[in-house]
Amino acid sequence: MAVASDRFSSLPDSVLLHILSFLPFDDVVRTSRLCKQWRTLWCFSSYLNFIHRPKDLVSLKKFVSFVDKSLINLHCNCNTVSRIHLDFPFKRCFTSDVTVWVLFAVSHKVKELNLILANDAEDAYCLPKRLFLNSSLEKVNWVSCRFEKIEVVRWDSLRELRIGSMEFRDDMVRKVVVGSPCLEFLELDNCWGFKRLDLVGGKVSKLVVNGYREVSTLDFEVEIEAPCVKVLELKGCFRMNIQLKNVMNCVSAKLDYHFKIPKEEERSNFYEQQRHILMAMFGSLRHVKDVMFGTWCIEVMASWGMTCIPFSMTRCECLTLHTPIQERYLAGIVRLLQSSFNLRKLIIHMAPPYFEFETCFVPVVHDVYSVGGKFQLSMLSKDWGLNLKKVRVCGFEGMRSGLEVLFLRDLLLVSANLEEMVIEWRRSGHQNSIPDPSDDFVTESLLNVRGRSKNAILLSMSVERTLKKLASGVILDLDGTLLNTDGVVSEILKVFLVKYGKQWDGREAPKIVGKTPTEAAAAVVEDYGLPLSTDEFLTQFFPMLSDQWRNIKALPGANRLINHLRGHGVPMALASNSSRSNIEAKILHHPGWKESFSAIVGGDEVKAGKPSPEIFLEAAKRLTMDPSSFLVIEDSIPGVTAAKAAGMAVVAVPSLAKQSHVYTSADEVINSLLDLQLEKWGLPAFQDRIEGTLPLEPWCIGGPVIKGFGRGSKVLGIPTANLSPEGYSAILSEHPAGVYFGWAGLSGRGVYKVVMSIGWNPYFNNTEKTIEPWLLHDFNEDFYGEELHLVVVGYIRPEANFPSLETLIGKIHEDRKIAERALELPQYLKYKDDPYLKISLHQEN
Ligand code: ADP
Ligand code: RBF
Ligand code: MG
Repeated sequence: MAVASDRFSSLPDSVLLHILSFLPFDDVVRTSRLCKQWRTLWCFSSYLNFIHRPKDLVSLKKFVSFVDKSLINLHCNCNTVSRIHLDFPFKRCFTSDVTVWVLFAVSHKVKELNLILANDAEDAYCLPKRLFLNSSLEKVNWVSCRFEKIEVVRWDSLRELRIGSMEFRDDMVRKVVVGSPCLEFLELDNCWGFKRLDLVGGKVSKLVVNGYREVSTLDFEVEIEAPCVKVLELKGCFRMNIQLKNVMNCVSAKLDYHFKIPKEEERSNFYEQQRHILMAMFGSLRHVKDVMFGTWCIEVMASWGMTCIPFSMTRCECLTLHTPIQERYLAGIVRLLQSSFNLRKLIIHMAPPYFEFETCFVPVVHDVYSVGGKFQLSMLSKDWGLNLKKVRVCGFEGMRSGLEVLFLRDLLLVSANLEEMVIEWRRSGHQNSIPDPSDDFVTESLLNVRGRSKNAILLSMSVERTLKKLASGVILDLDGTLLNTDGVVSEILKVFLVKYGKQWDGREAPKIVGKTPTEAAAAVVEDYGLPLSTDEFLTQFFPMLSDQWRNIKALPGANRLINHLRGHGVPMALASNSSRSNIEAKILHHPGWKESFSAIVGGDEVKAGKPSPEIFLEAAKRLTMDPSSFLVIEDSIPGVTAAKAAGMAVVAVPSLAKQSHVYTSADEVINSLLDLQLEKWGLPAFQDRIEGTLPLEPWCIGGPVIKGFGRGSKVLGIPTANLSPEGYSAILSEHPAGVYFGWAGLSGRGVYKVVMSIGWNPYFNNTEKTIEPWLLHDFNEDFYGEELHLVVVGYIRPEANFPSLETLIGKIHEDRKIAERALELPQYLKYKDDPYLKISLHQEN
């Protein structure tokens, strides 16, 4: 290929050399063809980067001979090399080659020598003695090499030393410190062998210890004595006790380490030991001005219990906390704030911790945020934070635990002299965040409560807003997305199990939903101890199931969605793992469905079903549209995986409760089809909502009023009359969690407007799905035991979490107003006369 014009050559040599310094050397050689100037310059490049990744011997040999040749070539050219960077998978057979290169570096007086020699442990390259008497090296980074029998170290110019994955014994530490009068920076990454990191007499001002390899007990102790160190960082994973013996000149400390969780039998006093370690560190770092704590330390802090704080950081002016705002960490966060009351700047990095997370032994204290009726931050003394001027929040992605906004609000309330709070808000539309009832909820809540910090400027910066792709077609999954197949499965199981003398208790549902028939069958056979093989079970069960296909109900919102899309001419396909004939048999009973789909693809029409993308790609092909122009709606994880792999946008509608957090690859997770917002995907919006409500095909539920959670009137000031779960859980399972409204008939009393929530009340995180009807009428008494009948006529919103009780209550009152007004509309008012509501005292008995 002819190069039109050699623009590179017109660049100044210094610029070209700078570019060369970043390139691996083989690229430098290769690209020299592109540019005339390059050709003469490359051998003057003073930075040599030799990087090679493949591990096979053939390619390694080629690489080694390339380095050999390059160095000979450069040697002849007698140029000045200042950095050599070698990074390749070392093998013992290359020892003499590497030694030649190292000696080349020594004789050419390079200033920087990096040897990143990954290897299998026994192959570690032994650093040659010559290297330890050197006055030109200023910076080195050695990984996976070996020190051996070094008597003296003399590094007259060395300023930075990084060693990784190497044994570094105490005597070697001393030799290095004594022999390197200019050494300022020392970093040890996952090294081992040292017990005393004694830097006395040296000039090291920054020390980083990143993990410690190969020690597994807390009895082992490492002492750090580093009187000159100004910046200290402890990070990575430790398994032993660390003592900071003398760090009196430290001004900035980062405690971002975590511990390897010990084996079960060693756990009993693990946190106590952790507290001791941390407390000792506090003692040594009391004077430090700038302190950063990682999530681990905060968790240890939180485990302290509600007693007094045995430490303080009186000099700390800038505190950085790397922690999500969750119940689990709150006590720790509060305690750290308490102990540093001369703060000028607070930085909170809300990202999740790096360390493994599944084991948590701090008991989750419910309602930790308000202890004795006080919100946590009000536990800080009145004169706390008088100097606090700036708060910076990074990694904020909207509400996750629901406590974030509450926490920030309280921070505004307690800090009297705050000048600015900057929130770097990453709004990725991420599915894990709890849906906000309103878009500007967070900013609004914060703007409304400036509290004592009247002059604080609140800056909320959107750091990242991912644009959603626009769709022009829709592909739908069938079972669990459009059809309530699981409901019918449960019904048949009930009958089936009776034959074997067992009783279906409904609690098994989660084990069946979303599974393949074989997996589900195996679970049932095992759980109920049936005298059948999985295959036998299926042979008996399947005919019963297919008999019932006509009884599979459409899920709420399915008909609405299909009719709407068809009405607007949006191309639609159906893609299901079940066989084509089963699909046809199932949708036969739903008028208008079959004609709405321009393509139907069954699991038996492709080589591999979901999670393979094939089924979706096939659907796109049949519609002769580009895969990327589709929105897929799916309820199962394999389905979401398949659709993403097909390059499509996916909205997940999980059919199992409280599972939305596992659908991490979906573009959005919604609670039910009722909450689908097509306009977000560039598709025509639904237009059937009236005055904030969505009309539903009315449905009924009723029974005697029983005692509920005992918090409706007490905690919220909103009484909700609970129904007995017996008998109604089946009806409830058909209806998605959310806020609904309608009419309530109370035996012998009358008919009233009612607004209700159905679900698990995320704010209280109930374990059972309940219905909580609030009758919009003032009763002067309780009516436990009386018969209550409800006709549900419309839907308002999905259930949500809230940062505080006040915001939850506020929202429920908004719902009340919406319901009260809507129920006056003729289309809802007419159901007031429904005979189901007119129950007399006699009927009840
Ligand atoms: P529970 O723990 O039983 O849910 P609540 O504090 O929620 O207690 O109060 C609900 C009870 O309050 C109902 O069972 C009913 O007897 C009574 N009650 C009084 N007024 C109302 C109302 N307007 N709506 C619902 N329940 C009410
Ligand atoms: N609880 C929640 O956790 N999230 C909600 O979005 C929610 N919405 C509600 C809406 C209405 C109209 C009512 C009456 C209650 C709602 N609740 C919600 C439930 C409330 O927390 C519940 O009534 C109390 O837990 C009493 O048991
Ligand atoms: Mg109640």
